[in-house]
Amino acid sequence: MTKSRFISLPDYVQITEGEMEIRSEAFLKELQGRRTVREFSDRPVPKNVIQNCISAAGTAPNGANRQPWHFVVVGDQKIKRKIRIAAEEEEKAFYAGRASDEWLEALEHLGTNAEKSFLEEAPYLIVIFAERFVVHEDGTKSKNYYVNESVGIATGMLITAVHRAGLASLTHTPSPMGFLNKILDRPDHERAFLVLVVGYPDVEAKVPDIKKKSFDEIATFL
Ligand code: IYR
Repeated sequence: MTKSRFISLPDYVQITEGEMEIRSEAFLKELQGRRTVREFSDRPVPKNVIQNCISAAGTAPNGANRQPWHFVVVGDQKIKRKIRIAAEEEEKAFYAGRASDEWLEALEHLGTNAEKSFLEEAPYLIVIFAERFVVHEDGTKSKNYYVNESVGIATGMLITAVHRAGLASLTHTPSPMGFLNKILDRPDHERAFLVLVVGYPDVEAKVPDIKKKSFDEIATFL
């Protein structure tokens, strides 16, 4: 590939250290207010808000700028139902013994089970696919790099954008996820990475009373 043209940072704006402190603290407070919810309202969400959030995710840093992701937004009730039925089938097997006792024990405090009504109730499911290869028009393939890292970063940015937009989300990981390729008609070189359930939390939604680790537990300055 030929070398890119290099340009000056087009949009970087330097701010003062005082402003950095104010902004970083405000952003921390904002993210501390995010909770994963499992009960959603069926209240519709504007499509262009979802579009903006996905575009925000698409700005993520990634391997060789291949942008190895595809986001399928499911708002159609019939497709959501199909996904729920297939996901619940996998989850029943998971909770009935596919998962180890150790894993089920680790999950117990969250009260999750094989019932996934949120897959039908929430207005949107954003299914994130990771592209292992680029498939060119002539059928040849080129490998993508750091696919998991890239798609993980983009997904984190999507979750952040959804929260910033005033909506709630749930990272749902039915396992295995191969059924999503079939239902959503995605090619074999794409692998479903995660289902992000998006909407307003149900007015009665409850979340577990759990805490994040402290700064000293998660970080070290050398
Ligand atoms: N995919 C299952 C199980 C599950 C696993 C983990 I790790 C979680 O943090 C939560 C759930 C499910 O969605 O119920």
